[in-house]
Amino acid sequence: MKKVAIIMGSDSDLPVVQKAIDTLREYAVPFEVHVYSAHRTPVEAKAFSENAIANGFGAIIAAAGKAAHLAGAIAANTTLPVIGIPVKSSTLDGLDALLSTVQMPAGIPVATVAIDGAANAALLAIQILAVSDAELAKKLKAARAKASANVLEKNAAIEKQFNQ
Ligand code: RP5
Repeated sequence: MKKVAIIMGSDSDLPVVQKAIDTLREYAVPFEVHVYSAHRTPVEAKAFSENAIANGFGAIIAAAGKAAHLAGAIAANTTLPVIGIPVKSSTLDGLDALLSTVQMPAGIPVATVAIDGAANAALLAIQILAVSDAELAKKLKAARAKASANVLEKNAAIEKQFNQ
């Protein structure tokens, strides 16, 4: 199976990124975690992206806050799908990171999740790998069925409490 790369702009992003790590572990998807910054270590961030396909990655998750150019800078140097997590690490509550990550020019897409949306970033990466991995697709389907059953169970309890 191909690996997922998680790149964060700073180790201060780890509390947010942890949910992506937990989700990838839950699905037994192999991954690597790195700290590279578009601004503080542009050379290393570029080298990682350029070599990512040859190094066995199938998708890259990039998490950054403030003027969050990391996901876009990574996407500029690889044709792998790049998923951006805007991190709420500033006085602007992550809106700065959201806009910096999502507003990519045509030709260099970044699939941007919600502010601090690390679990969905991991699920999106897993869905990308599942296109060519039937076992993984089966696990995703089972998890959705479980989530549906959970909501319906809660609905039954609420209906019993308030209706009739
Ligand atoms: C961004 O600036 C990082 O992704 C982080 O969210 C934010 C603050 O970084 P530190 O100053 O805590 O290293 O580049």
